[in-house]
Amino acid sequence: MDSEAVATIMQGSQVSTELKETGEKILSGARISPAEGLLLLEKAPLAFVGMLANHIREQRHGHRTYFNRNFHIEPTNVCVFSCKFCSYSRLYAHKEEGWELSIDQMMDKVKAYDGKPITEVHIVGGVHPKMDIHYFAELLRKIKAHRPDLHIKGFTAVELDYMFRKAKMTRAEGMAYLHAAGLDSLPGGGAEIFAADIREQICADKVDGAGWLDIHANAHALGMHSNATMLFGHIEQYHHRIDHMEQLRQMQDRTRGFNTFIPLKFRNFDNEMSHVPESSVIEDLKMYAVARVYLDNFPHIKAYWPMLGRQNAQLTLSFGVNDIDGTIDDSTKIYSMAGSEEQNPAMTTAELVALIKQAGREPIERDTLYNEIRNYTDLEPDQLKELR
Ligand code: V47
Ligand code: SF4
Repeated sequence: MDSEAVATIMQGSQVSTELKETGEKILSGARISPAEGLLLLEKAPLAFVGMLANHIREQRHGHRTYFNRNFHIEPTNVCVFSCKFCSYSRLYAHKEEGWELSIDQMMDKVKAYDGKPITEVHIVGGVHPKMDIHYFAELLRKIKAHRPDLHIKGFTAVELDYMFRKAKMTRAEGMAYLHAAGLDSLPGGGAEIFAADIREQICADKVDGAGWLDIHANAHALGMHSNATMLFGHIEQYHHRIDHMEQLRQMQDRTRGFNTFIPLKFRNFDNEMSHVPESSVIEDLKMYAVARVYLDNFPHIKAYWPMLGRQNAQLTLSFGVNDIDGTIDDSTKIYSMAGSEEQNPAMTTAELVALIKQAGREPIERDTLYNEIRNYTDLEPDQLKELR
């Protein structure tokens, strides 16, 4: 749909003049203010903000919808922190209930993909006091020695902050050390909600919002890219979500290092926040749509399907999302343990491609930095079956 058609539909919507004015601003390409972002979250019907988000998405990416072929390594679920929403970690005091992988065990996981056309390994886990920066640098070097072309996206800012402090390195020194050992980019985890009053209640003891941002700024200064997440739908209020996105938008203006924003829906199974109800699918879709229009300097918005479930992830493709993460053909435990529909989060390339095509979009396999590897749009169903 072109801008004029969207503007006409918008004018005919049964919404306030204020909302229509915000919509016009978005259509004109202007940046909306925090107050206007808040207005969208509080007052906009899903169809209204969804149409705007879809318009922006199609202006930027057309129907192109990205995924990549990756696998995850979770070195440990032992963690010195005790985030209340986390169903995954085991406190260090109970470390016998958790797992700790040796470098050799992690290398066996890497070697299991020898000859397979994957492009990325995503390394993320708990914060284990004995797995220090030198341990992980050795892992990075060994992965690169074994498979130099494999992109290593690793360690949340929470893990990095702990590693750097323990090694008595500044953030700049620590990042440069890991980058030299083979770390290519950072995943977006650990951001949760930046606002101190919410952080205090859900993850009081780990790096604060300013620290999270500073660690990513240090990566960007070295030319590394990173992602950003936001954990939403728990005890935070709409203004906390806008504040979070505003801090990201301001930093992105300065560094241009973020690739992708990933809103993460809070799941309430088997954690200390199980009494907090989960958000509705309407609320989730609205969050994706507002993220797309608010973060005008973020190239990509990703729906992480193991968290949302395949069907809801498919729906987000009409609400601003242009990336659906990867095939993740490994046992990713962080979400299955938090109650996601995906108890075994593995999806073959054929399944991912079919899911994207059913939504009327074009499936594009990408590398971590969004270079196109293959366009699957014109593949016939019997060719799809043969995909590895
Ligand atoms: O920071 C933990 C979240 C994150 C729960 O960058 C929960 O490409 C919901 O950030 N309900 C880690 N979420 C995972 C992450 C990620 C995942 C996929 C891709 C990328 C990327 C990054 O998982 C944590 C936290 O926000 N999380 N527990 C829960 N109960
Ligand atoms: Fe540890 Fe991460 Fe779980 Fe927090 S979310 S307890 S830092 S594993």
